[in-house]
Amino acid sequence: MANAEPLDAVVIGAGFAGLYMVYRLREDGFSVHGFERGDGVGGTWYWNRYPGARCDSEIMYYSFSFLSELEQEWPLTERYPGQPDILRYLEEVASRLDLRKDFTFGAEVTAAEYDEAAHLWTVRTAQGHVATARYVVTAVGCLSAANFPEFPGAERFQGLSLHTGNWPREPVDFTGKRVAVIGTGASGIQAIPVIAEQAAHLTVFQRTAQFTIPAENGPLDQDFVALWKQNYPEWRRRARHSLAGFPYTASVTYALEVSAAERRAAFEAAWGAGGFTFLSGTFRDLVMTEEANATAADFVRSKIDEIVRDPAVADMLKPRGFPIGTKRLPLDTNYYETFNRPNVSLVDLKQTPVTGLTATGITTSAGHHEVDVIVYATGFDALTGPLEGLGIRGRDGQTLKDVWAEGPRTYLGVAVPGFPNLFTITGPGSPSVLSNMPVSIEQHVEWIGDCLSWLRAEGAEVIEATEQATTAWTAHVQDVASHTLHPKAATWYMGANIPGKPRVFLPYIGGVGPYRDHCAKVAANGYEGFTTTGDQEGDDGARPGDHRAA
Ligand code: NA7
Repeated sequence: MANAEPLDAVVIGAGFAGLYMVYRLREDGFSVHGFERGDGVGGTWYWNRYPGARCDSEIMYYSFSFLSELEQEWPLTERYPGQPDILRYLEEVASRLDLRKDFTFGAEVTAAEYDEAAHLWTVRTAQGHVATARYVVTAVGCLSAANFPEFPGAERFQGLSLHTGNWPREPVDFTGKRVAVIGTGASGIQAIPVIAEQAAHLTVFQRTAQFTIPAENGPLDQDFVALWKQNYPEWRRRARHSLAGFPYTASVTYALEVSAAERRAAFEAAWGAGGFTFLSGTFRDLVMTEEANATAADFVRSKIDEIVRDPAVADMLKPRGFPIGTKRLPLDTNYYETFNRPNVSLVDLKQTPVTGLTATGITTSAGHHEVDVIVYATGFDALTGPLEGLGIRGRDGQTLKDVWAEGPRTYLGVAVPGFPNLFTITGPGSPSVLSNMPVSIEQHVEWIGDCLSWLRAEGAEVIEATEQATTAWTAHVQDVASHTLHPKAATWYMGANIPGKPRVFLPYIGGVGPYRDHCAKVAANGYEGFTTTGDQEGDDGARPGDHRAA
């Protein structure tokens, strides 16, 4: 498409965020169009089709809260929704809201440039689409720029190379194949047990042993589901005002104020129940102090000893050197158990690093592994990667990538000074990946929708975060993180998984509820921390929302 009249808004992405944003703006009477690089809706759930791909949020609250009919009708069958279920859900949303007509699919945005004189953005795609719009809203997800490590000789490998975050649409058959999985984060930990059941042999290349907790996935009791559906508004309310977007109450007990036996019993109960309550539902301070953290870490290491039969393999699988919970805690189904299978072997890359790839496999300092397929479960350039990849240029032609060279600076994770009328859904500096994503996505979409309606009512057409508010918010994001154990670990939350990426804590750990209240206050105060200007030619005058001097 190439629009003659500028649109009100272009939205980039058709996952949870993009679908809701387009719907919301369309319903509010804005002209809006979406671009999506995939050939269909789904975002993260369009690309992550690897075996075992599943959401670690329970299905009851991994959904939109604004679709009350669908909420009642959608079947809740399994505790954690698998990738095909979530994709079907988003396809149903797109159909019910008639959203596909407002998107161009197979359209990868490669440039978004701001024209200061016209106050307009021009958005271009690799496929040749051009659109001009007053506002640009990015809905590109936090984990959508795949990280492909550069192993020497990678191009020589003649077998199949796959990345979990960019999986083919057709299922891959591993029957009779020798498979390598590189990476043991949440994706690898989900994929490894499933691939092991099919492959002739699976070799897992582990750089850092991970803590993982049983998901305890399974069919949901339908009486429980009926009760949940009766009380949906209350569950949604609790999720919105919680710390991480989950509708459960966090523990108020400190780990060291109970006896060792009571602690063990609490961890056992949480381990048996499965899910993230292992961290948040047992003790309040597990990610706050090293002493409390060590009790949980020791418990998981003891479980590895119980489960894994070969003591040498168990030892390799034991995470050490970083606090549990500072790397995103994966949930698994039979992960540690998989290493008891005769067709699975484990390579510790810390002891024997990869030296290169050959036509037939992977060479480490200890020898060569012949494989037919290499699965890269090597993660993403998280949060900043997807945004920096859009080719965004703001005032004076400055690129977002350059402006963020020392780390992302945002106001509320949703706006960046120098980039007027650009909004970043679940951007760095917002709770995003530390939360149940649909909750954070809805909050941002609604906040941005309200902001655009307010600008229209005010007769203002340009809004921009101030330097002062951005500096204060960015410092606050780091300050809150500094009171946790997170800065002590080399994680993708800290940018540590990408060579050369600045080490700053990327998401906001102050909590979903407090963050929501803060954003609401900013709006109620006339978008405090933003400047706005009017739509008359030459009008650079400040509007009520101008807090430049505040
Ligand atoms: P993660 O959590 O970033 O995991 C990536 C894994 O790949 C991790 O074990 C890395 O080891 C490993 N990795 C990365 N680069 C290399 C190289 N060069 N060599 C060997 N191993 C490497 O990504 P996931 O896709 O599993 O999960 C991302 C999020 O998606 C997850 O947290 C959920 O929120 C959903 P490392 O630990 O860096 O030593």
